[in-house]
Amino acid sequence: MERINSDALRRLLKVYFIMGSINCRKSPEEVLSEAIAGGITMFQFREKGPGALTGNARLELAQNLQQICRDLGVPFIVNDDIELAIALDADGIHVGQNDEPAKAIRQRIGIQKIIGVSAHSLYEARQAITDGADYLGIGPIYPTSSKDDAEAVQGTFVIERVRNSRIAIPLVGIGGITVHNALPVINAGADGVSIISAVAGAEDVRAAAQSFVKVVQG
Ligand code: 3NM
Repeated sequence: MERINSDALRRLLKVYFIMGSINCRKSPEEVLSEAIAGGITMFQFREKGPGALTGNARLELAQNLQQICRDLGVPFIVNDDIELAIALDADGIHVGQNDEPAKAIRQRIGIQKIIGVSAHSLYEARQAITDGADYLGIGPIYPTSSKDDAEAVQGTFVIERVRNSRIAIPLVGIGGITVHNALPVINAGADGVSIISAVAGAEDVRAAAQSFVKVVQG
């Protein structure tokens, strides 16, 4: 097995759905199945924040969601928890700036797994690339209420800045992205959008996912 090809990863990042149980209005299993039916291209399990599941309940939910992803052919990425990613043989892991560097993670999970890193500046983007990240999550683009410790809002300018620095790594924008403000993120140079609440909290999850697919595909 080899490291994931950048073009394949760009396609997977187009509509990158992230959630945990606290982001959902109905069962996370239902939400994920509907989101996949609507066309999301990759999923990240992020069981975090006040009221999040822990222990066995968290593990069970992760297993259920991974199974849905496997059955429906969507890659399953784990947020932050490298032990969980290894235990589940997940398709990849997404880490923040305060987690283990991508270099150390790569040694533990192997070449074929996807490693995503959150970056909030050009400096952090360059460091993550040096460390061997496969893609970068850049944000928060817009104000978000899904992350308590989010950094200052950056706007789409940060994506343009990274792209104008001849950084070719696959990039996804994150933070406050809705169907109404997703297009400027793509136009600034992102390969896709990462979304929690505009999909997980939607009345009609499938329709919400479909709308993002339409916007991103142009
Ligand atoms: N990371 P929503 S913003 C998980 O800036 C996450 O790195 C961010 O949720 C970052 O789509 C964010 O509901 C929350 O705004 C995204």
